[in-house]
Amino acid sequence: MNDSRRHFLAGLAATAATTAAATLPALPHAARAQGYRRPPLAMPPLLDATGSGRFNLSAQAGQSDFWGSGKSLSSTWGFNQPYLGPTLRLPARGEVSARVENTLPEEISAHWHGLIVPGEVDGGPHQPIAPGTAWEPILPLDQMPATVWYHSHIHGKTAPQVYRGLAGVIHLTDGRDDARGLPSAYGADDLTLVIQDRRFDRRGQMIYDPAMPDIMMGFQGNVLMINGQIAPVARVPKGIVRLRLLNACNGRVLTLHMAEGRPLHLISTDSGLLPAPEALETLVLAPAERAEVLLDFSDGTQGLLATGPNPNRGMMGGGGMMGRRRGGMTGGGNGGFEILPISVDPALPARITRLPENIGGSLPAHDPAEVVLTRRISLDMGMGPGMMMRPSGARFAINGQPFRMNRLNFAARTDQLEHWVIRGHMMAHPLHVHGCAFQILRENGSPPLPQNRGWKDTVLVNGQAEILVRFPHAAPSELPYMFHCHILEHEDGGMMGQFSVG
Ligand SMILES: [Cu+2]
Repeated sequence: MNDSRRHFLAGLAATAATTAAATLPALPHAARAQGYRRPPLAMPPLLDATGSGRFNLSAQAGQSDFWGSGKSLSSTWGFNQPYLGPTLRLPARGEVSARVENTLPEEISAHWHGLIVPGEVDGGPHQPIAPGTAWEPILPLDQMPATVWYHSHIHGKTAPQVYRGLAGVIHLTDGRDDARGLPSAYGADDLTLVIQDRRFDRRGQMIYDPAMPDIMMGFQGNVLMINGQIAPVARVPKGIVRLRLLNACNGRVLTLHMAEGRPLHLISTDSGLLPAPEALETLVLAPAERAEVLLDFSDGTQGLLATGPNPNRGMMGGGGMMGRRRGGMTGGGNGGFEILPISVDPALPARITRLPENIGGSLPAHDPAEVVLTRRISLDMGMGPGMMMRPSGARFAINGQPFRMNRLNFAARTDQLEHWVIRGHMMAHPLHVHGCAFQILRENGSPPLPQNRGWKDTVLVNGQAEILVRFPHAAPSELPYMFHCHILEHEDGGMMGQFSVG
């Protein structure tokens, strides 16, 4: 270890003493023996389709050396690479031709999570891509700039397929971030962070072996990864830095904060920019949610992005979400994790040095008087006698009915404003609705949390949430939209429904 690196780690430990910052995750034996070194943060490869209007993805199998030891390879899947996929840069408005090839031995799909596109190109469970074939949808895009994502969505296999790596990020852009005063240099002052917890065995291999408690709580890992890297470190310019955060965990709710107390200036929720930055101490990010935040590093001090313990302990922890406790330790069960130490490199050009006051986004403000109908949606978890012993005893459903491929829950009409009253049982459930961006009207009867006032496609239902939603595109009954819990083990278990729009 050279001197500057030793200083960096020592300084980090001092600034974030409460989080034992310089420690590594509990290393599997194989990696520990090899002497794991923290890598510099790497971005997913950027696949820019804003010029060509087309992109190709190829789902493939690979071997990933997450510990860099050469001795503990994990079998993984990815798009165009062994694990995860490239970051797609797409125009927020315009037609884009996609081609998704499947070289894997089983069916996959490519769902564009957050793209507001017709049901016939949404990529849900009714649009499997068989092994050895390709799917070529044309995506008619017309929505706000946002950070969205893509992942496989085969019913009953979403959890294992996404876990193995079939996911990636999409930046929807209108090319006007400079005018907004927002950082946009990919990997320099605009960092994309795919946050995932994964479980590693003693040999250092990534495993997915859900037992009944994992299915009930959502599968939790013992190691946190960023963009498929374990414990990376970032260097940023002395200025304003943008983080695009995706919770791509199967089941873990993140409570993101800077250990040194630096505010997170929220600029975008799932589906688009806010009017102005909103300073937060803690950002709760449930599976599938995205957020963009600005961090001010103009004072040159280093920082540490961290998450507290998973607050969504449900029946294991006495019901519902508990408040955030600063976990401090890396790794392990329901403890917190360090996510990313960030140090300032004065040699890097700082493009933006002041927080923008106005970023020109919008808050959804539907007129409740325009509501045509109210739907009541219950996210059900069953718990019968002996259930913890028998995986077949797991019961997940919506309004009492587990998902069936051949049953529609309802038929909606295009452009009608609907009011959904959603109740979650036993724990908090992140409900994702395809084909829309919606407004969170109330959470447990109160105005939504500041982080939930922007445009959303996923809402963490912790008790009761009410949303106002409108579907601009059609989805025929044979290619309907899904709505489902994004704790993937719940989704695969049947906490999913589907609807047509016509
Ligand atoms: Cu759930």
